[in-house]
Amino acid sequence: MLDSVEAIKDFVIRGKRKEAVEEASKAIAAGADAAVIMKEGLIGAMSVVGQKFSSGEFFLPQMMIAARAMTEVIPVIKPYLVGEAAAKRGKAVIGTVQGDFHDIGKNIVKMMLEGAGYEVVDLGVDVTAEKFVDAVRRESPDFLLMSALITLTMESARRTIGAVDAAGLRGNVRIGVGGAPLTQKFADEIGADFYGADAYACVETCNRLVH
Ligand code: B12
Repeated sequence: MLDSVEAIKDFVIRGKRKEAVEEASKAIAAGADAAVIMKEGLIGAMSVVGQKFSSGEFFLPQMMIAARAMTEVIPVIKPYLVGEAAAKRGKAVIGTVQGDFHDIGKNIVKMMLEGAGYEVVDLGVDVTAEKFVDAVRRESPDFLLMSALITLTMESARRTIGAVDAAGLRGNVRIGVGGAPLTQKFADEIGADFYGADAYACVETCNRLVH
């Protein structure tokens, strides 16, 4: 199992999509835990890719092909990861903040929430504060969820919270933020209702708050 997860991680880091998908299919067929493949294999791979990008060993194209390999493995493990939702739990609006085009983490959060029974309205990437506000007004969600992956775009989350407050919509919606550079401290500072370190934490918090 561990060898297999290591192999998936290695294929994703090297952007070997076909091999990564094949190895993940084999691992699932052999009874491997999809959550371990996700956390250690896929997310683990992205963290190595990020380090290699920071150190100058990898450039943008390598980061892109690794991201594509990860994205292709997700459908293989998805049915074993999310399970069957019993009933509709609530509604969330989700998006990646303005200036930011990273969407892998957002898509995983969306997938896990849908699996847990939430209706999720996905606004996509590079979402302005105005678009978030319009969506809150239109959809009346229980949760507004923002993903930010770049230190600079974290400020867009702050702007969006300010815009939701200014529009007088805050009473009806809980705001959650996440993404690799975010922290609980930053979430508190910008007035978010919660921070989630990963998609599992996001689902747990939504479940707790929706009641
Ligand atoms: C893959 C990747 C890319 C891909 C993105 C593909 C895609 N479709 O998303 C590509 C190659 C396109 C890319 C582009 C760029 N990238 Co990039 N990228 C990454 C990388 C390697 C992995 C990100 C990822 O997908 N991780 C895996 C997912 C699953 O993790 P996650 O997003 O954190 O999500 C999890 C949790 O955070 C949480 N979560 C996420 N969202 C939310 C929301 C809520 C509400 C909650 C509760 C939880 C939650 O749950 C998720 C699942 O568990 C990171 C390195 C890293 N360590 O993060 C760099 C990284 C984020 N990128 C970086 C940079 C600089 C860029 C570029 C600016 C590069 C360039 N020169 O053009 C551009 C950005 C363009 C733009 N404006 O957006 C830097 C940011 C540095 C910084 N401090 O700001 C990083 C950190 C790399 C580095 N070490 O330097 N990138």
